[in-house]
Amino acid sequence: MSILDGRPALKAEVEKVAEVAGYLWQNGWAERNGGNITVNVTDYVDDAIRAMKPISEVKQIGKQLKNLKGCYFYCKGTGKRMRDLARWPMDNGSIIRILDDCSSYVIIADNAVMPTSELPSHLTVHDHLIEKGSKYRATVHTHPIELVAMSHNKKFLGKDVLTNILWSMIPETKAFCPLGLGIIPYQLPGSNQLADATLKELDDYDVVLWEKHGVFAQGLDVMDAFDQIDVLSKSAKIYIDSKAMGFEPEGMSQEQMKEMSKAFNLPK
Ligand code: 2HA
Ligand code: ZN
Repeated sequence: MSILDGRPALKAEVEKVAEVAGYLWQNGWAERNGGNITVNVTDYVDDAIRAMKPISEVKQIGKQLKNLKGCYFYCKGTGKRMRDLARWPMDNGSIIRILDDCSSYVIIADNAVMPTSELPSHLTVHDHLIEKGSKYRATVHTHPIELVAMSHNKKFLGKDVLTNILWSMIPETKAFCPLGLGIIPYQLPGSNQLADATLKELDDYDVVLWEKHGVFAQGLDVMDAFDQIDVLSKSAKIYIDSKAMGFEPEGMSQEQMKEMSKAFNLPK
């Protein structure tokens, strides 16, 4: 028995996570247990789920997140591999319930798979999204090769420098990642500093680049968050391929990019 049985909407959300986990692995962005996915699935929860008994002890989040009272999340399990999650999402992740104190949670299904060690930072983002009235329900952290490679050169790390280069490589990137790419200077993985800087930057961008580490994206669902990383990564590949052929890519002109913004009614 799985919590997904007889619940097609919830099942579809978890299947999307599995599909994206497969893409992350196939792209070479998810070595070993690299990366994390959390999805707020509260919209798909019914009374029977609300009545389900916990299958773990009460676990502390380490902070109080007032907007998450009674929320439910699908979370990748700590130490689990994306390539395994792609095939067996409920063996490599679990569904948790945030308790009424807003600072602790229990696992409710299917197995007692402990959530990612990055849970507090992911939940902090979800808490902030709810507070803002955002429709975003998913967060994805992964290690896209080309974007991480570009983050090793300080010349790309000024505000919106990389955004403009990536937008100018192919029109779709501006259309489908219209806020661009935020930049977070190197911080220790899992640290509060990294979590705080990410939270702040996600007010202005849907995808942020962690210098010499990876990206963190938010989206309507896991597919939407993945798509934004994917279009940015495509642009980074075109840039790098041009350089590998021995020339600096010309890029679309500022006029051509302005024309795009007008035609597609883009915010920037
Ligand atoms: O959870 O990628 O940076 C694995 C990670 C953390
Ligand atoms: Zn990482």
